[in-house]
Amino acid sequence: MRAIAAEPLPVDFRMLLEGCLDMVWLACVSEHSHRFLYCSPSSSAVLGYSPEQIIAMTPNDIFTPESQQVIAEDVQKIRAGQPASMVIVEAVHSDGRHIWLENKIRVLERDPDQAMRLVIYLRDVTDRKLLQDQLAQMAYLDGLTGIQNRRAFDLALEKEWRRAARSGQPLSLILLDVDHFKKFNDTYGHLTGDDCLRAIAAAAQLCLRRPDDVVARYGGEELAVLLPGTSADGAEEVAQRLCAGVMDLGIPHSGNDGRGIVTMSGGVSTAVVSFGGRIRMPQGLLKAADAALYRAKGLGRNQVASSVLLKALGERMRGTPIGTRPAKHD
Ligand code: GH3
Ligand code: MG
Ligand code: MG
Repeated sequence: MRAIAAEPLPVDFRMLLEGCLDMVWLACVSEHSHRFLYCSPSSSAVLGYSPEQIIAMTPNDIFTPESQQVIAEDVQKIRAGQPASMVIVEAVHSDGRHIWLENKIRVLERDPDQAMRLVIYLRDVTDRKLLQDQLAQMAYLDGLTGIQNRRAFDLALEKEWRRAARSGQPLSLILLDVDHFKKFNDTYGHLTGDDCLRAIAAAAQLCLRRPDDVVARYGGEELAVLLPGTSADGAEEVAQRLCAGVMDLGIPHSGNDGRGIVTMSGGVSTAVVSFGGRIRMPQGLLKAADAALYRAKGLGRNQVASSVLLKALGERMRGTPIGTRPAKHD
């Protein structure tokens, strides 16, 4: 291997530091105090505060409360012996804008009394973070209708089931399916079919009133609705309201068994955790709603059928035509 001569480099390192677009800070951190000793000039461009102003500040003046917590935990790990770390934190610019910083910490020195000298490299990653958040959000949205997609619904179902198991509250699920939608496409064309699905999704969203209610496009022309803390009767009312909301759109559909407009059928299932012993959950809730939907289709469409999951009886089924129950859920 070729030896590299240990000559002094012809570079002024301070000049490099001062010309760097990232912020470089030097801090002295002990158990009870946190002092900045040096801040590079780019702090003015990134955070809107001069190095002198930052030196007079504490992390609490710069970072949001959540990020202060992240930094405190990070410093704790370094105090425990970790030599370096990297976290993404949120800071508030002097003009009030929130910016995201990649915060890399390296230990320079550790004193026997446990005071540490740290060098902190901070890079503005706001654009990247916003793009990442946007992409993550898009991964859970349906491209056609803009409501949540099946992935988001499945996650919400798992989460709400765990919550229901803790609280003992009932959890209801509705599956809705457009009646004779294949004929709709055949008659009016696929693009009009897409418009119809968008209108249905928007109408369904308007029908839901509680903040924890979730509506998602579960399949082609199928919506799934999750109603935490809602009884079987309440869920059936919501399903009726959803089907009535779609009928109110008055979208023409000549091939819909003489009804003349687009309609939906619904299957409702409700689980009360204290009853549920035999059935695998929360998948059982989906299966029961699907079975109820199948029943609603078989009974002539444009109606809602329900199944309540009970420990002793397995499933109790019933069907109710649209519009026969007063709405009580809100
Ligand atoms: P049923 O009343 O029994 O539900 O009859 P159906 O015709 O609605 O049921 P089927 O499952 O046979 O057809 C569903 C149709 O939904 C077929 C498919 O072309 C259509 N579809 C699924 N996804 C989309 C979509 O994104 N856009 C449009 N325009 N149509 C879709
Ligand atoms: Mg279908
Ligand atoms: Mg259908």
